[in-house]
Amino acid sequence: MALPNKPKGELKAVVNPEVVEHDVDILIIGGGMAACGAAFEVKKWAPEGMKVVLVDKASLQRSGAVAQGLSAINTYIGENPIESYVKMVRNDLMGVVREDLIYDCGRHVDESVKLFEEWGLPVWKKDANGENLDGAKPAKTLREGGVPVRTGKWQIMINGESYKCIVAEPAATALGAENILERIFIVKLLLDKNKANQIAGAVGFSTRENKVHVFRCKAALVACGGAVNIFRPRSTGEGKGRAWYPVWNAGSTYTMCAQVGATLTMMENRFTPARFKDGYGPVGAWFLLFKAKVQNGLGEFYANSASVKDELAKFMPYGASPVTPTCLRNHLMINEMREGRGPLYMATDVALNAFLDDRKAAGMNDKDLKKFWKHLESEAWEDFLDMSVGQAGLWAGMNVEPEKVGSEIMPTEPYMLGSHSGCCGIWTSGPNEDWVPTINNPSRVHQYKWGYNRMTTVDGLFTAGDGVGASGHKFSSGSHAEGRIAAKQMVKFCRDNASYKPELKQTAQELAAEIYAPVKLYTENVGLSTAADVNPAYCKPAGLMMRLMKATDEYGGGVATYYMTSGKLLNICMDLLKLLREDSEKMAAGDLHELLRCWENYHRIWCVEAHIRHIEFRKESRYPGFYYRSDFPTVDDQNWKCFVNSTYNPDTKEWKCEKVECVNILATEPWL
Ligand code: SFD
Ligand code: AMP
Repeated sequence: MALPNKPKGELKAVVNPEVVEHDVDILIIGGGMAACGAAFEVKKWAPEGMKVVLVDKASLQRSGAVAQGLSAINTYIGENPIESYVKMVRNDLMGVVREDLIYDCGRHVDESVKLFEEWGLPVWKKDANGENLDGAKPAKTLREGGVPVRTGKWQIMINGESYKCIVAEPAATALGAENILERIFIVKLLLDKNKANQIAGAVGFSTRENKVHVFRCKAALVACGGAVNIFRPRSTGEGKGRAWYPVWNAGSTYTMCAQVGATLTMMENRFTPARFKDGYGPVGAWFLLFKAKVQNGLGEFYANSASVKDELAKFMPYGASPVTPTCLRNHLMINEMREGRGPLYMATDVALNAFLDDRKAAGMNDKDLKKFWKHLESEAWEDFLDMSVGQAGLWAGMNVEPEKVGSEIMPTEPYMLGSHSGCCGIWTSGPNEDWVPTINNPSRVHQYKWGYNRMTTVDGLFTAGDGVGASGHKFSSGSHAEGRIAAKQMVKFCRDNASYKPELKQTAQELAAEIYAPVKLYTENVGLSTAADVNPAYCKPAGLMMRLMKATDEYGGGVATYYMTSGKLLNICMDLLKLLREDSEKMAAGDLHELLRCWENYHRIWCVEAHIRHIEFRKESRYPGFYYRSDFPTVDDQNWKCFVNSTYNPDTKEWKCEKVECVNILATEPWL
């Protein structure tokens, strides 16, 4: 149910909001790719009368990472063996992944892509001569055997500016408009009063009305994406707000699940993608479709130089892989910059002109050459216009003609995510099938399956997309497929536990008071000073966020130190985060927007604390190029080719980090 756009200005928050209670069977939290997959699938399996509600902090049509659209679908298995996909992910994520989860995603992902096309997403196709038909010309659909335009082995091109709208519509239709609640930010999950380790509900507030929403449910899917703005971004000051991943995703997935005791995995992993500088435009299409190469400040295409081999040899066995993992590609870039050979350029000019030269050499006439050139140029711009419009704006504003000059690229600030080229997240059950390993330890923290696929270690609590850890490279399509997988299992969980009646530990009024505490603090103290933002009794979320970014950037391996940290620095960071957590109780909100910022900050602090804790626990540098530990600078497979899992105990409020066995289901020879 869409709420109208805000009138001018922010809505003042009141101290006593209205409280609305909801009883549902299945609660889907988030409205992104995974949540839309779940919403679409769930009704196929749910019996008549099973109530399913989706709650999104934003508006389903344009929320999450795909809000601006995308120009490629990065996971489409097609003609490739699924095993090969599993091996690619394993290689890219430096060996420590859940192969069961990846295989499972791989066998379901193409169905999601075929559905997207049927719902109206234009997928680029090739004609019988292998010529590119783009997305506009008539061609067979993927289901009919149409051949997509591959950029890399796994990626296919789309005309995807409206990708999210196209995926949201069938999700909304499946659930019914009355079951889609938008502009509600979920603050926390709620455990059952009577049944230990069982999810019973969630609580959040509207960002458009003074209302707190309390949900009781039998099963919940948390699919609130990854975590952005946890480290100081490269774009500060007038560029603040630019980021690569969606600024709206504040680590809610990891924080909310951890707080009720769900085990996290590989939270030491982060993604610091190489992106076009300042505009954050993605590079994949340039590398793969346009075959562009990176040039250093000396004009050298360093990727094949002898020194690169030496650099990679420091991180064996992964440095010797026939396909260099993403983090090591970043490492090479950082190495150039550290050695003073920056800046680095994506040689767009060289790449585009090489295409033209090829055609000229093949004898193309001038008229066709002109046409070809126009087409190539528009493809280059469209890549950004489809998914990162700010980059196109920046190019236009800076008079960049990509065929004439290269553009700077550099690794960004770190992000936490589990669906793109990263793998932090929540430890979940894989499929309950015999090929999925059984570990010699009865605890779910160590097992790979406990009955319900994609269920976390908390009964009834599921996750998907960025939420599921140790299985990256799902991207938009895999996240949708994973949402579909989880939906079916949630229905099974509800059917198997039909007599379960969720009961909350706190009353709805108590919960509302907790959620609106920053409003009360503000209202009671705003008169103590002349400027509402400076006050002896409270702090504002904007200031707290800057403190958070300073701590993580300088001590946690942000851009300030070229991603370098150490045990000593990490411990300082932990101390600072502890103080921040204390001070976060003094955050004050005068309007609903600020209330949102308060709780987003709270989620960020929690999830980045888990990140720092994990990096500290793992005594090696598993992802050089994403982060380095100066005290343990190499990859140490002998001691650390294992998962690191952590669990927060909501009763004792203590964290426990432990090593968990990593089983290779597929042969390690050949590695790829
Ligand atoms: O170019 C709450 N991604 C790409 N995937 C591809 O397949 N191809 C690409 O081309 C991709 N590239 C790319 C990508 C993302 C971005 C931002 C750019 C470029 C610029 C990755 C995918 O988009 C990503 O893998 C999936 O979207 C992940 O899906 P999911 O469902 O895990 O997350 P989401 O879609 O962001 O949705 C999150 C939702 O949660 C809501 N939410 N709701 C209630 N309460 C809270 N507390 C909440 N917190 C968040 C959000 O509103 C949203 O609905 S490229 O780089 O390679
Ligand atoms: P990106 O734009 O960096 O998010 O990448 C989009 C897709 O292309 C992802 O599947 C990446 O793994 C892949 N990719 C990006 N750059 C390269 C590269 N240099 N070599 C191989 N794959 C890449």
